[in-house]
Amino acid sequence: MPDSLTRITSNHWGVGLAHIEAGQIKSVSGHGDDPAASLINDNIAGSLHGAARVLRPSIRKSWLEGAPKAVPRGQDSFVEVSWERALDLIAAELTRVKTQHGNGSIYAGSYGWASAGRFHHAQGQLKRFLNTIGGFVRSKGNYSYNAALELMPHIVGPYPDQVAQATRWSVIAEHSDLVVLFGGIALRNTQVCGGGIARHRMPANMKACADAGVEFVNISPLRSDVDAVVNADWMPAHPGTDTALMMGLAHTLWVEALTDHAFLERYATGFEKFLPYLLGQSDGQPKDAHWAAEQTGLEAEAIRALARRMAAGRTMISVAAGVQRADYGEQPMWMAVTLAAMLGQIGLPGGGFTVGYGVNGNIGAVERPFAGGTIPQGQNPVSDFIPVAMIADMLLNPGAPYPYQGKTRHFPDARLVWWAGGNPFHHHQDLNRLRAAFQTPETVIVNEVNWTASARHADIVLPVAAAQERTDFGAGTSDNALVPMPQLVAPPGDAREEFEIYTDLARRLGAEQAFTQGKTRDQWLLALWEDTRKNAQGAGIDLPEWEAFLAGDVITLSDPSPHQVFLADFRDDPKVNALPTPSGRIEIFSKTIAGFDLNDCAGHPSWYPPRDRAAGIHPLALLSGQPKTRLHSQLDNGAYSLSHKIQGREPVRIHPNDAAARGIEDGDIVELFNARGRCLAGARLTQEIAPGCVFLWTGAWYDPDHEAPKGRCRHGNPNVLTHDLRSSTLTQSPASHSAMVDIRRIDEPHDPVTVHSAPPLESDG
Ligand SMILES: Nc1nc2c(c(=O)[nH]1)N[C@H]1C(S)=C(S)[C@@H](COP(=O)(O)OP(=O)(O)OC[C@H]3O[C@@H](n4cnc5c(=O)[nH]c(N)nc54)[C@H](O)[C@@H]3O)O[C@H]1N2
Ligand SMILES: Nc1nc2c(c(=O)[nH]1)N[C@H]1C(S)=C(S)[C@@H](COP(=O)(O)OP(=O)(O)OC[C@H]3O[C@@H](n4cnc5c(=O)[nH]c(N)nc54)[C@H](O)[C@@H]3O)O[C@H]1N2
Ligand SMILES: [Mo]
Repeated sequence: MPDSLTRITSNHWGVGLAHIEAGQIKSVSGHGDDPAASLINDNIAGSLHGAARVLRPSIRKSWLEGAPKAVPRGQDSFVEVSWERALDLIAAELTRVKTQHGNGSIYAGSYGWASAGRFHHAQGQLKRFLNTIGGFVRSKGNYSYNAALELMPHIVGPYPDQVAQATRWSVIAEHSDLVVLFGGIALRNTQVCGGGIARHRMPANMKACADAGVEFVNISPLRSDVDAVVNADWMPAHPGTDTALMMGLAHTLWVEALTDHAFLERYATGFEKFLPYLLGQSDGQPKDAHWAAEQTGLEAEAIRALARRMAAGRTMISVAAGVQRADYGEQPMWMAVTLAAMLGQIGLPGGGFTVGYGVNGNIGAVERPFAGGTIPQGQNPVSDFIPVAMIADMLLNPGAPYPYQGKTRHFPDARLVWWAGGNPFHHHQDLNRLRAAFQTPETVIVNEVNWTASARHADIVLPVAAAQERTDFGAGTSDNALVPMPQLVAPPGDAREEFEIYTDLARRLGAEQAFTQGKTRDQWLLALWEDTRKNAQGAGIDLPEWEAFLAGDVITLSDPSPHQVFLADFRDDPKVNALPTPSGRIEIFSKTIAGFDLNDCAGHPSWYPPRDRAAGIHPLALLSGQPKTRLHSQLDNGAYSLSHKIQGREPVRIHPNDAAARGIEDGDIVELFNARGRCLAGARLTQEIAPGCVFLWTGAWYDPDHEAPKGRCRHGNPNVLTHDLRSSTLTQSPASHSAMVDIRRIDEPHDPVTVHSAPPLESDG
């Protein structure tokens, strides 16, 4: 390789051009064709070559010494060993656990975003490997929009179809008069799309709407949850009260004769079962604008005015995924569907509802015309699974029953946990509870790039090559581009590609042929590219051969349905294009769900006050949405992420009134606390947030101080404060946006953040 060169790379936040000198990435800039490249690229150089890299296979000291309980996981030191020794230990441990307890006691749900790239996909590789040796317990769903995944099939149809078929922004710009955003459509989040996003189109989409005179209402605790260019009206309802607000709107539509009866009759079922509840005939409480005002903190007249405005023209109702990542998160979606059905514009250009605009940069912008090749995962002989957010529940309650989708299931007895490509000590709620849960398995294996908190809670940590350190190609699941990902630099220390690790392990377990199918890494890459070419051919598109592609630039494909209007075909002919629901229609009342007889999800949309708020102990609603400066916890030790920290702590946004009441000034170190936990953060005062709310992004690496009460996080990870309760027993989804906290200024001395460098390491022998 020459001394200095520029090469292409692809990440979940976009295509980058990496400038490489002497075997190191010096900087990564956006691609020239990207109109709004992400600054998250600026983190890559510092993080990839940073002090937190896992460089050698590492074994937790007490585990290695055969006294695994001597020091709790997360507080122990590690011994660096050779690959030979680490893989021998894993092979022996897998064999022991399988023999003694069966494959149903291996949990490899391994949730997480890993990296872009079709072949070196961390979860795909792990699952493929484990399937060749008898299987594992998987996880079902995600942390992003699990309530949508689980609820939507009952009331409209599979949620992934709704993402692909979302009404295009070009249609909204042309046809909508009004867009009502529950939870906004935060530009910071549209930097990202799973698997890659070659062009960031959302700023241009917003500009086009503004130019066309489309009006926006932003119902969100953050004014900046929508691009300033559209000049949205801001209605900051209390977090967790969107359902009540929507009911107030629905009530107004009903009493002011603004309801589309013909639509309800032809396309929906069960409105007559919901109406007595809306009007208070069934429970004595009319859900009118006045009642909604009490729940939301908005003015009753403002609610009535919004209802009239929505009925006066073409209105798109948008519910951000964050709104359903909350207590009873099923309800705002169900109620949004009901509200849209009452307006009668579902299936019309620019009308109806969408759940998830803003959940990535491509929804409503493009869709890919064909699927990229994927590594076949084989068959998992174990059929057991857990809903993904029940990880701590499972570890703490082996064998215990739990409700899910109207059935009673039982937790597996997980003896061995293996995580690759995710960071549960980032993504899970109530980290103190998760710490306790992570003490229960006999063995925890984590494959990691960096010494994340999850790696620190493992027994065996395997150092892996990062995306820029291996050859692959990017084909984002909803991106319309194919991106070459040549290896840019060598992996540091003893870090290896995961495919090689599993090949060596499979050999020890007599499964090498089953795992590799006799193919080398390069042969696999070629095979996946050939699959992609074949899929492309099916869509009438010719792709170059692998070598030419790898040496070239981004290939952009066209959106197969650039004028997509969600549910237009259903509106056209509800018999021929019936919805895949039990009735074939929109279910405002679901017989199936009613039949489950749940106390947290009835047969029609219902109002349940969020639990922490109802308990009334702490005054401030904690929002913990996605970080602008990184992808979740990835690259937290990079330059862009670090540039936003305050004295090394994560910034927490707070309204000046709430700050003044506590003697807090901009830039102060503060402590957020509740009964579950504590963390430090740096105060950022802003009028952009509603009073009564604080916003602490996710993703600051968890850095517990074991000496401080509740193992206080020094750094600012909000998940020490969130609760580990589910949205409901119907869907068992995460509910991270529903925590209440208080906050105080810190005057006493406090330790620096330590988590951006490796933990204490000893060498073997
Ligand atoms: N409070 C609160 N919590 C939340 C949310 C919230 O809104 N509020 N949001 C939730 C949501 S929507 C999500 S999706 C989750 C995200 O949670 P995660 O997906 O777990 O978060 P990431 O930081 O992306 O974790 C990916 C990890 O994989 C590692 N990695 C990257 N590439 C590779 C690779 O090739 N191999 C291996 N072995 N490892 C690799 C990275 O170093 C990183 O540690 O967080 C959830 N948590
Ligand atoms: N830069 C960046 N972009 C990302 C990610 C990232 O880590 N970094 N992660 C990606 C992933 S995995 C996902 S799932 C998506 C998530 O995308 P979203 O779910 O849309 O994002 P969130 O930030 O969780 O929530 C959006 C907004 O909802 C508001 N909100 C919270 N609670 C309530 C409420 O009760 N009512 C109302 N009306 N509003 C509320 C908050 O102000 C928040 O800003 O983002 C993706 N994009
Ligand atoms: Mo997500």
